[in-house]
Amino acid sequence: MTMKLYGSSDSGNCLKTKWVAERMGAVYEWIEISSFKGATRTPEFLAINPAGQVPVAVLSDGRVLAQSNAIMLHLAERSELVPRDAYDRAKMFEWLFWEQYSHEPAIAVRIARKFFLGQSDAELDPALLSKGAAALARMELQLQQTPFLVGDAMTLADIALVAYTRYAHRGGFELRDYPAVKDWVARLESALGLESALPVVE
Ligand SMILES: N[C@@H](CCC(=O)N[C@@H](CS)C(=O)NCC(=O)O)C(=O)O
Repeated sequence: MTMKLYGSSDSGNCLKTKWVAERMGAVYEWIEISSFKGATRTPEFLAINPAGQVPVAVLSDGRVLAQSNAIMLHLAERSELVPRDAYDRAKMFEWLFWEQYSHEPAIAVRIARKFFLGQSDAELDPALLSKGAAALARMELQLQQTPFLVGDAMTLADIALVAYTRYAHRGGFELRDYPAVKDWVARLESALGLESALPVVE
């Protein structure tokens, strides 16, 4: 059976699993599931992922795996995207856990509310803006020192974090305030073969 990746093409959490599958040369079928229209809450979908979220992978032997970072790790096991050195590998995990707790809940949520749901700034929790800005500042600090989040080579940490960072402007964040992050986004987009998502500055 071919591996199936259920995901929404407008979700960074989903796209990062797709990029890793592509890079690993995995054979897979992409099944588009909108995360905005209730499709993740149908009885059929809940039978696959009781958490009611995309992405979710159904592996070629039928086993199921949810959580974007877990799916990426499974796909990239023993590849160059996962450092062999124990400290570097743990640093990669540090960034992956941080992404889910301190970056995605502010930046992805602001993108979803502003860009996809059309909410005004007045309708949004102001803490989202300060939390997102603090996350970008944390990345800027690291990327002024190293070209990738963990040293000199791209790891899953970069792939996880670029997914929403490249669209941060849709959430009302200005990447020009974080020049090292902006350059890193361009580096990652080139490495992953993606068109630039950054706004064109006249
Ligand atoms: N921590 C999860 C987050 C997944 C998530 O938030 N998925 C959203 C789309 S980005 C979703 O499926 N939302 C629909 C819903 O909750 O019903 C991951 O990294 O996979």
